[in-house]
Amino acid sequence: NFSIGFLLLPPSVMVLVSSTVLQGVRYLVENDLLQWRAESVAEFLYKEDGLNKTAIGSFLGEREEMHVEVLKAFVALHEFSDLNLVQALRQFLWSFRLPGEAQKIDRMMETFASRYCACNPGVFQSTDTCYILSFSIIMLNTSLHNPNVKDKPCLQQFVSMNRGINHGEDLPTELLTNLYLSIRSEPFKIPEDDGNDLTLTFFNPDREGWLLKMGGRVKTWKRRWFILTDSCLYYFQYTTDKDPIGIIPLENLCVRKLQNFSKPHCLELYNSTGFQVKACKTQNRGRVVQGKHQSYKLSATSAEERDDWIDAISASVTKDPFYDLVSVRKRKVVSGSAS
Ligand code: 4IP
Repeated sequence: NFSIGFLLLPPSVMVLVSSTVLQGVRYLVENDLLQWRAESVAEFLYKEDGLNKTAIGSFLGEREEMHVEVLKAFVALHEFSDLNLVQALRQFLWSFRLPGEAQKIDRMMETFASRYCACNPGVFQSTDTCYILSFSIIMLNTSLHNPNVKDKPCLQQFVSMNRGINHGEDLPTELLTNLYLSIRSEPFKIPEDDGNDLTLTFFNPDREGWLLKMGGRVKTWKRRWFILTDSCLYYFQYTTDKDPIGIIPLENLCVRKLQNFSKPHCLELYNSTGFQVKACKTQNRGRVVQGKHQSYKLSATSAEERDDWIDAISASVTKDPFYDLVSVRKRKVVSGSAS
């Protein structure tokens, strides 16, 4: 089926994938194979076998009105009645893959929480409570099952983390215990249709693309492929290289626009203390040495790209990119001021 082929593209072209899915859907619509109605598109994405789940996630996360409507209709196709929150999340998170951007995740989790509460009235005092607890469960999943996390939270920690989130009141300990034990005994199954082992990393906040980078001591510009992941910026000579030329840990770094520099659309990574930026790089013969940059100066191909890099890097520098998302609601419900 040619039309569906649009949706089966490999994730290496994920940058374009959301619009590609849109093209695929459009093709079906133009050929009277699908109606351009939120419910029809949602049903297609939900029921059609073999679609790329990363692409579905990307499509559902877009903020245009039609996408938001499709997202609502897509979530409405899930039946969560009489499921506990972990069971519902298992079902939901298997139906597509969550995209990386915080705003998209926010919209999706908000829609999920509303649907869960509609299917299970009386379990939570508000959708905010359901939203916060969902994030708490997702983070618990990562902490318990990611081997890089050394301190595994115990039940007691999980319970106290969620104190007061039911509009100032505590959720029943029995409920939290069941959720904790369920996650501990079985991690979430996450669609991993791009071949990467992402079962344990849950969120995938990476950004990647070409940037020009200025040398440290010798100020020449080099075109490098940059990948942002796990609060580090890696740069490579080619997109297919396995080993990076350099690694810049983003901890405690700042990022800003650089106006009127020798190249257009520049950004700068710097240390607010005025020290050199700590980084490492591989020299010709494979020897790993320290970077020699007072600050990293990078140039993007457009102002928009530069701003997207600045946003993505800033989000990675903050330890937990979802912290702000959840903490605003938490303040609201813990103080009991929300309706
Ligand atoms: C090099 O210039 C490259 O720009 C290097 O970039 C850069 O290393 C060097 O910085 C700079 O001298 P030439 O190739 O013209 O000699 P890359 O490693 O991406 O090839 P960085 O640290 O930016 O990787 P210094 O600080 O080693 O001089």
